[in-house]
Amino acid sequence: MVQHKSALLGHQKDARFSFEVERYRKDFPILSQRVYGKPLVYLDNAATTQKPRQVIEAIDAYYRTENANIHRGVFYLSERATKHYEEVREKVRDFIHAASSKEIIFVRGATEGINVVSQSYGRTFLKPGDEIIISHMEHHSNIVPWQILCNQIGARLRVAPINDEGELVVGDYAKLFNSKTKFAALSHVSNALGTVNPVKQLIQMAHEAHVPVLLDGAQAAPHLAIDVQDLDCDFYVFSAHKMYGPTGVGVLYGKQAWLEKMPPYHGGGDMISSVTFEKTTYNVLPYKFEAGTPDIAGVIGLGAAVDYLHAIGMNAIQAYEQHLLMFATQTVSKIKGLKIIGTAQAKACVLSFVLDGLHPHDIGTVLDREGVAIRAGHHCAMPIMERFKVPATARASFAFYNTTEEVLVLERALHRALEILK
Ligand code: 7TS
Repeated sequence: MVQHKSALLGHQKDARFSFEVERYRKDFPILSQRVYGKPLVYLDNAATTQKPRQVIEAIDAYYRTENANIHRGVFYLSERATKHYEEVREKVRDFIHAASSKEIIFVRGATEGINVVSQSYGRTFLKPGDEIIISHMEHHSNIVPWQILCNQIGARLRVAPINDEGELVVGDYAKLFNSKTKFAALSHVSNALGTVNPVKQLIQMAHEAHVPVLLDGAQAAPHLAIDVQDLDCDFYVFSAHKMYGPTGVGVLYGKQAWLEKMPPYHGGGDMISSVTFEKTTYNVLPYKFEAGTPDIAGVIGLGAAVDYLHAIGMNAIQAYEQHLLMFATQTVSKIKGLKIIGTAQAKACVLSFVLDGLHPHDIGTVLDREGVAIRAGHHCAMPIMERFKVPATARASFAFYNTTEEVLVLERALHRALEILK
């Protein structure tokens, strides 16, 4: 096994495997700091990723040189800020390969995107007795908004089961569809397990039953190349802060045909075309869904994050992260009493685990003292914890700036936790 480890470490320096992780790490100022005298090993990337200086500098430059409100000023700065903001819409369109930038709505994050669809689409097109399909592995953000909708309109939530590996069972999913099924909402990648769902196939099945599908891409956007036209999803949501951009901003993609038919979610400035006390008419897409002054600096930061990811390449990121995940899985699996929760065939960079007799929070605390930041808890996915009969897991989630050396620090820290806590 030691031999295998060094082979993989060597692999990182192999000319055929040219991912320049050390160069990219230098772009992230926070990663060079020490905590409790130890180098920071940041492994909570599923919660939020760190930001490269390119993103930090874009936000800084915006406030220093461009700050003005958008879509309304007739002066130089406002026109510049508006142009910059709208350029990011086009960048994001390209990033997820949407057909039109009218289909890109800036929201606060994945959570808000799902709430927009559940309330605007759901309250318009669903009626009492209709059914909405989700899966057992959803984040609370993709459960609770649908429950709220069900309570409001008398619809019913159906839950697609998963197997012991943490994979959605396609046959069981198919069985949930009937004439009452009117919507499906699924995670592209699970935050608690790392499972990458076969979403293209699941969407095709839903469409055969004339059911539109929303994908929660919060954990997919940082790891996979996304093509909403190829997936043929009806809606797609993600958050900038999980893909190296700032907090407070995210994206709702919707097929234009749906967005045209949907009423606004928020009312206010910018989303109208004319207002009288008797009647208001709404603005065209995408502005109809962007009421009020948006997070302009956040959108500009998101644009810088998209540029940054584009320069590295999502395919290169995915290949490197798969190598890292394989190495981490093999390394921690050797620890006696450690059980990985979520062993799907197709996984993104998430390692959830429990250690015999140790509480995940205690593991997290010992690891913290070793400089290793992981997450311990239910990861806002309580139903999946209950499915695996654990109250919580410890979760190490990786980004492309993590290294195999850091995986070895994690391994040593876990041994230390066993020494101290057992
Ligand atoms: N969907 C998934 C799959 C997520 O992982 C998260 C956040 C969200 C939605 C919500 O994203 P937000 O940006 O709107 O909050 N997941 C996590 C996590 O795994 N640990 O902290 C937040």
